[in-house]
Amino acid sequence: MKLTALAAHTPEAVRAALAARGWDAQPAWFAATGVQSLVVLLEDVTEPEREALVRWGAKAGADVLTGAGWALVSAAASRLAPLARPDRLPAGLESLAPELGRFLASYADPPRRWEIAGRTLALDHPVLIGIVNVTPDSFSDGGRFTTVDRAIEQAEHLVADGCEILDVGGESTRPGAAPVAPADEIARVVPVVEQLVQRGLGPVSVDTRKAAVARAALAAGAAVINDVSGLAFDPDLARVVAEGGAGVIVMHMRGTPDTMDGLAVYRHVAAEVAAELGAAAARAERAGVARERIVVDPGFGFAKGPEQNFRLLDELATVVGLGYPVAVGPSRKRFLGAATGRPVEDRDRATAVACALAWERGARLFRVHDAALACEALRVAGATTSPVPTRGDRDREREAPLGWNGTSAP
Ligand code: PMM
Repeated sequence: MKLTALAAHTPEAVRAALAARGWDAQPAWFAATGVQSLVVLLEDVTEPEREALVRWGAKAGADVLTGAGWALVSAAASRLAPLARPDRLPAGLESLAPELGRFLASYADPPRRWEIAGRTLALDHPVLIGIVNVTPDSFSDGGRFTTVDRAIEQAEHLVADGCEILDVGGESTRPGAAPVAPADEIARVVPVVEQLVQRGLGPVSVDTRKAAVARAALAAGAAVINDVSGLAFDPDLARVVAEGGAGVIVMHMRGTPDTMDGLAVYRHVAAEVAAELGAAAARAERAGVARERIVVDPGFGFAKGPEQNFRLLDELATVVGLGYPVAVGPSRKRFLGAATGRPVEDRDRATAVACALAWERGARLFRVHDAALACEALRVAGATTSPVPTRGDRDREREAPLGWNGTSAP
């Protein structure tokens, strides 16, 4: 007998092994995703639920590690799938089905598009968001682009280097930065948005925490609102996004830029950031923002120390597991300086590497100051990722030998 260890971090190796042995593409893909091992952490578990899970695990051949109120379940996706189906669910585990069903559905069929105002962006490749700061005190480009003309010049450069979205920001989020009144922020941002839209540069995103700024930006033609406060700063912002039919980036932060460093206390940073981001995205949905318009961002550097940022980058799949497209903004941040010893003006190579690692873990949008290096890194990273079959492919799943996600007969 001959043994070959297959790569297990994605379904690709199993798919390729089956395809090489004559399986058709779709059955091979679905079998490969079905045998993929998944680990889920369940919390707020009652004692009877815990007992039911342990009994199920013993029968199904799944590993179940538990303590008071929690359980960690590790099994192939095809073994977990019955727990998401009301008709096949073991008694006592009813409260698990909806959440697990949502997770398995987005695992099998991850979001491929982002609906923003006026158009749809495909997420089957890395999407670069170029930063156009129009703040006089932005920490990383030192406020070199404060006038409209210079902002436009920067935007043209970013688009030439591969950016598909331009993110215009008129308020620094650096700790200690002076607060900007909404009228001043509007005066900085709106002329730039208008010019970008007029010149067909964009779609344009506006980095703001304020409903008044978002309203003015959307009226000027912006298609996305990027809120670093995760819709926590201004209670009206989500409604403005919903009414404007805009896309939104909901970023994770705790507190405000002035208080966030003292709030960087986590027992398990990725799990806590994902839970808090999930709650913020749910807030957006309750305010009327359609799910297809929401992107989440773990907020590197916001209420996280260097080590926490690296844990979060490594465990990004936990944020991806929320089922929304994921954006990341590691560009030139302090944690990259902590690893490389490089000053802020020399962190674009480190940024490009961080973007590639984030892509590999499931991020699809990348907010960067320098697009050229990130674009190259992401082209290489993107070329290693095989496309996930489309919805049409999934409809042919009944041909698959394993209907593991519960939509076809096993
Ligand atoms: N970082 C900054 C500002 N806005 N928005 C998103 N979505 N993600 C980020 O990581 C993020 C952001 C701070 O960096 P900058 O001042 O260099 O733009």
